[in-house]
Amino acid sequence: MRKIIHVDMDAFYAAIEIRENPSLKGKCLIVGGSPNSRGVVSTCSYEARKFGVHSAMPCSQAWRLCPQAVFVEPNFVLYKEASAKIREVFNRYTPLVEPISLDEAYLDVTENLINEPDSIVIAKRIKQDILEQTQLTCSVGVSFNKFLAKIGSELRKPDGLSQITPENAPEILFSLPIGKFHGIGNVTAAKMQKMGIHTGADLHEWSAVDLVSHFGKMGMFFYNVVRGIDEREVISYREPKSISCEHTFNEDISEMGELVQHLKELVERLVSRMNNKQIQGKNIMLKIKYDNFELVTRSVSLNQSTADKKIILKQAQKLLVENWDESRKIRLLGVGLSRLDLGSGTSNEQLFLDI
Ligand code: TTP
Ligand code: MG
Repeated sequence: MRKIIHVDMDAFYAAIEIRENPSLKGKCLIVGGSPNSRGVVSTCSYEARKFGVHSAMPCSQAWRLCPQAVFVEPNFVLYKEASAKIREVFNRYTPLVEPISLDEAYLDVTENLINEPDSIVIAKRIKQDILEQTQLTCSVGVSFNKFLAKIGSELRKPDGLSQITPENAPEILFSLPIGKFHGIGNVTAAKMQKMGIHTGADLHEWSAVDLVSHFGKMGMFFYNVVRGIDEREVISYREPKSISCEHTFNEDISEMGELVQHLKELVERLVSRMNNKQIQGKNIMLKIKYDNFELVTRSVSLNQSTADKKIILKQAQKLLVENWDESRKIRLLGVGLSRLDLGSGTSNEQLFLDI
């Protein structure tokens, strides 16, 4: 089962404006054109939302609903800067990051750079890192596919964290108003309402054939997602800079034979991940962490890219022999490749086109 995280910043533009000018905190804040302009609301603080103000509403209407609101013009330089910071945080945990907008991304953490099997732990760390880096809060959904992760991030906004598992998915999906289904826009929602489909439970009653006859290809998508099925991959458009596997031992190791055995296992894991992603690399890296947590990384460059188990193991073993201070115990061993090539025929671009 995959482990997918969806992150969505809370009242993104508005939260940044409040961070820059804390006197706006607690006020109805609207980011967009001025009240008498023909512009629309980009976003607003949660205080303003209580008055019915929302994104894409004409500013003049927002002003009528909430005359006490403070209006500020958007400052995209700041928003992009915050967006770059949150992406840096995501990249600490996985190379599989799919940004959807400045404030939103999917992450596949099934395998991750900190080797943490519990995706809730990763979600909490991401929230904490984002807060430290940007002083902003976000809401996070954790689940086994993209659709449910996205629903999860909306369940407890702001500053929320929700997990949707195969066990609680039916209950959440069935009670969800149809307009909250990602992919069902206003027009489709209105059409569904007319057909008597108001919630996920109503949608679940419909057969695949009937949904396809009413909604075309999307009908099949709706049929599947209400059953918790969504096979869409998280697609990162950025090439990963490196790929690696590491292992912290239960007990520190001081015996070469044992270390080599662990190295073999690490290389096996690494190569199988590389094969799945059709990645090759030129630079082989070894990471040694001693029992006092001192970290040593060493690397060697090859003439050409490889994903060959024997070559990688031979080079990693050589790096270990040359660089290990045998008087000291080792706590963690890691092996990886950088200067990566995406394998023949499977560039990210190609993947994107296939989708
Ligand atoms: P959203 O994530 O949709 O909204 P939000 O982050 O402001 O609030 P929430 O807590 O509900 O997630 O959009 C992110 C940013 O994108 C938002 O701050 C402003 C911008 N945006 C627009 O400019 N116009 C729009 O119509 C929408 C929906 C968003
Ligand atoms: Mg948001």
